[in-house]
Amino acid sequence: MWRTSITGGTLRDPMASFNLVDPSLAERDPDIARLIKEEEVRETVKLRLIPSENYASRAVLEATGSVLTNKYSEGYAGKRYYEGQQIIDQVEELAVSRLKALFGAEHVNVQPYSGSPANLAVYLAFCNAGDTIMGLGLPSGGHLTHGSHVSITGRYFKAVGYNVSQSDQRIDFDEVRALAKEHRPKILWAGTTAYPRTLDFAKFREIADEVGAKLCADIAHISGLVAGGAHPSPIGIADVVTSTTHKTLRGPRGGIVMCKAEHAKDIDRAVFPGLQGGPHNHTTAGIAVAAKEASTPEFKQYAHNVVSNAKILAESLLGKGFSLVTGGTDNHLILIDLRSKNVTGKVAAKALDRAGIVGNYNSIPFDPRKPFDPSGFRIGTPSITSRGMGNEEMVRLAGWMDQVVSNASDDKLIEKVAAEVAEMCKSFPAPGIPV
Ligand code: DSN
Repeated sequence: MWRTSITGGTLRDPMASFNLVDPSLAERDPDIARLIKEEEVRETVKLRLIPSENYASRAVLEATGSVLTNKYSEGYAGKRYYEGQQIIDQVEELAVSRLKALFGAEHVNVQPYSGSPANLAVYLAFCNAGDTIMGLGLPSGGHLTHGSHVSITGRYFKAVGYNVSQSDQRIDFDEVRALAKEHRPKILWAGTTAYPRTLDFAKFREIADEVGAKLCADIAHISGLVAGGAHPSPIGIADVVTSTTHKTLRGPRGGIVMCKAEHAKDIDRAVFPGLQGGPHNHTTAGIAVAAKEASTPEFKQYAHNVVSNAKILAESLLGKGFSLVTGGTDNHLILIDLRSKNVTGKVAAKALDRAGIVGNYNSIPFDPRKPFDPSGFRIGTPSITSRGMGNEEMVRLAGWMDQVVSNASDDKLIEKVAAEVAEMCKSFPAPGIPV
């Protein structure tokens, strides 16, 4: 099947004309185009409360959806294994220098594909298989990669988990110290995914020094708050700091490792060639844009608003009879113990989702129920703050949550709340999504 190309040559196969006939996504693949549109609508008409999610700006999305995805560039700026890096080196150098300035870090690696690979790079840099490591246990709000038995980090290392205390549900530093002295870990992780309180990095440092451990802070959830000055920074305290780039930091999905200069070589070697091949350059560009955005006064304000919104939402929920793990929040996240409302996390999460209020069911510390059907519900304020919502909206949100959780099988009520939520959302355009 031959046909004439626009340059007068002949082409045999229509697919060979990809570079000449380049239809839009809607033309090429209406199914995926439609699904993306539907997701845009979902993200517009609902209140997105999953604390690890956010809205990337239009500028971040444009950079991430660019031709930079076409390029391979194993190595680092100035020392690559493929030619043609004139542009990519500049992109990566911009991302690195902006993040160094934003966080005050001595060294930054922007190549990890996401948070878990960033953490694996830390293990590869500092540990051998079988070494002892310590992190907050998953049921206490830790992360899989801090030594959970279902993760490679729990299988390849001797993982010791510390916990929150039963009395106040805050990190039990007496236990951290006792366990660290008993097990003398190579790495001590300070990082969480479901912990609503400020992390005391200096206390972790003290304990790490007492046992000769490297202190690694995983600030994936709070890096936007740290960048905006709404949470203390571990930079200069921890040996290594890892983060994702898409949570409170509002970048594309990606990961970074920040460290003292003395560890730069080990970390870089661990990321490439230790763990990964070519970096995702389109993501690197998106991270550079996000770092630029995060260095503005508006971002600082956003970071502080995330925390003040979470505090108002927590107070309002308490006022509606909800019980909160630790009794409140210092950061972007609220963990609700639903036992006082006589409903499980899963039942509440499904009903709230139908009402346009999207969070996730989550274990609470010392949860008597199983992780797939736990007692808790985890929410956070980053996404709704990125849309510009404030005090008034937090109070309304707590009211809706109370109505839905107390009447989880009342379809009529849930429909009514969903309509009210969608109506309120109209006044708060979602960044990155065309109106
Ligand atoms: N999946 C992330 C979260 O929701 O906290 C952690 O990696």
